[in-house]
Amino acid sequence: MTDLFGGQEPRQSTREKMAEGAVLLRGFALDSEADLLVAIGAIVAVSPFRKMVTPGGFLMSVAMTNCGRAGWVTDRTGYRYDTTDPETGKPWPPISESFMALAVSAAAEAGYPAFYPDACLINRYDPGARLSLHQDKNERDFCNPIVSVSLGLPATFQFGGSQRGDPVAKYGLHHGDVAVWGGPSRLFYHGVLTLKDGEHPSVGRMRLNLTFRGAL
Ligand code: MD6
Ligand code: FE
Repeated sequence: MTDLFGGQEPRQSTREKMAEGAVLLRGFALDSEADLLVAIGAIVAVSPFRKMVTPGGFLMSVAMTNCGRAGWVTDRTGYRYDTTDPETGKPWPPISESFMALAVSAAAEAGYPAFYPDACLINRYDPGARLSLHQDKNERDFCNPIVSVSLGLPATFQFGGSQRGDPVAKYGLHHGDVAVWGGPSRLFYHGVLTLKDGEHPSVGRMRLNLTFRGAL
């Protein structure tokens, strides 16, 4: 066989439809894993993970940071995107090339060929952390999809509908899986169940999630 890929075939990625406009690309990020983990380390050295407070006064169990022109933040005054990191008083670190390449190619693969994110929220789930059912609606333009990359320990993702009370489907998200969200399901409710304890060979005792957004 001819050596199209320098001796290495790209890994197989399979697709699972979650709803109209929402697709799960299994294993899509596996080839980028090493680059992604290095890039996350560089971001966290500038803007560390922190647990933020919700407008209602609750400390979130998920630790967060951001990269990009804008970052998602919450405090007693509300949820918003901010161009500066409130912890450092400085801009968030930029979206690295490896991040951008993955986000753009996953979006295109899912049917969103012109997605150029300006924000990437990075979530760290330690065992016991969870994210209750919510909509992502702080972005200015809902024409852009959201690209969500899972690394590390597996988690159960809940995916509902446009109303909080709609029935919820569950998906196991594993290391390297990428979920892309947009169009008719852009504002669907979703959440992550309590993370079970475990040890991932390359990420350790945590789950990391990157969500790329067009925020500004
Ligand atoms: C997570 N993800 O998977 C949290 N939002 O850790 C999200 O909240 C999310 O995965 C919008 C679209 C895809 C997501
Ligand atoms: Fe979300």
